[in-house]
Amino acid sequence: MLKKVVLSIAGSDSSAGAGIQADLKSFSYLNLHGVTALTCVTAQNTQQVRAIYKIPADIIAQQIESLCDDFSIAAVKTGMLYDEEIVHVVTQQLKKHHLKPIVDPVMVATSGDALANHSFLASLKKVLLPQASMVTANIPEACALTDMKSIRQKDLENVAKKIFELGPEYVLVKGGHLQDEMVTDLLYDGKQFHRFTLPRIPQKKAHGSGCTLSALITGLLAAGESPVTAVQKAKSIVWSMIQEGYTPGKGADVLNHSSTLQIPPLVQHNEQFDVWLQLKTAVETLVSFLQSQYIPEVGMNFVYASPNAKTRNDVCAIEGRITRYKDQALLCGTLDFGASKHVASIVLAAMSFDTTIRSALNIRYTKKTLQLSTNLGFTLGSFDRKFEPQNATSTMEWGTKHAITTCGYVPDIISDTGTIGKEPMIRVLGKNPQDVLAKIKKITDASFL
Ligand code: PXL
Repeated sequence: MLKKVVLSIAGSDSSAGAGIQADLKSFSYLNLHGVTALTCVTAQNTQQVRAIYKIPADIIAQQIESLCDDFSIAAVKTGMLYDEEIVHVVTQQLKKHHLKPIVDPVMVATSGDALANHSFLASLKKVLLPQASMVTANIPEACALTDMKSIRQKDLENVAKKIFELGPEYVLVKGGHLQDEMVTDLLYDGKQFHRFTLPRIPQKKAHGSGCTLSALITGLLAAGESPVTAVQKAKSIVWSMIQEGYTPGKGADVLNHSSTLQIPPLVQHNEQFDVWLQLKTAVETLVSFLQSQYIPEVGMNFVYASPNAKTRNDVCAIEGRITRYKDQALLCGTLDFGASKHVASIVLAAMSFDTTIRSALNIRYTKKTLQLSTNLGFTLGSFDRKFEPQNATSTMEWGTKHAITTCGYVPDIISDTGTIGKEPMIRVLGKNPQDVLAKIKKITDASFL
């Protein structure tokens, strides 16, 4: 098996929430081979940093030499470098081996304890940042790099520009320390700004999130992602690792680097995030009870449109499908906006009649299911592919509109009996994923009676 090799030059956190331990766990999460050059050993737990021991400069140099002599290093990050001497030796080695690092300008631990001495900042700015491919600064670090006392949301672009002048190719300013409910990180490449937004996860003090984010960015760059995509994916992954974080000791929470949670898409505002979250919750419930007999040959999708959705990109859906696995339903894939064609077209068509009908899913066609639905009092509509006009751009859009016009309202269910090569299908529509789920539950429960 071939694995890309990524290097972390950083300090050890004995509590393993941050530092080189977090970096290695992040590289493993991405299925990369992480190697390390240790700069410092810290004695710390989840409450405090008790001691810092510097690794001798020549041993740091030898670690990097040894690795570069053996491996082809696909990307490298730096974490805790502590002082001028270490900054110099690391920069020298990176230059020698033509490596441009992702620099996490670590200065203070989550506990508030210092992880750098007075000589660090000036040398970082002078020698390492001109060599960097990216610097990832939180608000206090950005203040230190720009000599600013405080930074507010509106200052972020100017701050990014100022840091960019220090020489890195990309600047990421992370907004987590600003108090907003939605946390925006700003990436600047000298020309364009890119914003990455997700909601704050309340009540979590996530020790190691900075190390993890920069390690994931490093790994994703090594894996061939563009800087913008790498930051975007890394942020989403960190979000789910914090969401599933835990409290291993008496102090700070740490990230769960083995998180298997769904990774959220980046959003513009809270409403869009809520669409994803509601759909995700409903999908998880659905696969927990749905039997395989309801799943069509082509698989099932479940969608939820943002309010006032106009295009498929405004509709959250499963990128992939719910498929059959033995007797059960199995979710294959992740949820994202723009991920569905068919079921999203159905919802968009329904919304053109009634903006409150924003969710739908498709299930296997059987006469029994239609009969049960009628008995349960659901309203039924249908279309016949035979009558689709030649000039229709989308069968689903035409069929849905046809069924709704015939009924005079948006029915609970729209079915069609298929044609050669097109599986017959039942779609269940509703106001939101919970509404659709409740209808499906009634149908599946009734089939047992
Ligand atoms: O989160 C920054 C960081 C980096 N490196 C080490 C650390 C910490 C935070 O505690 O301990 C070794």
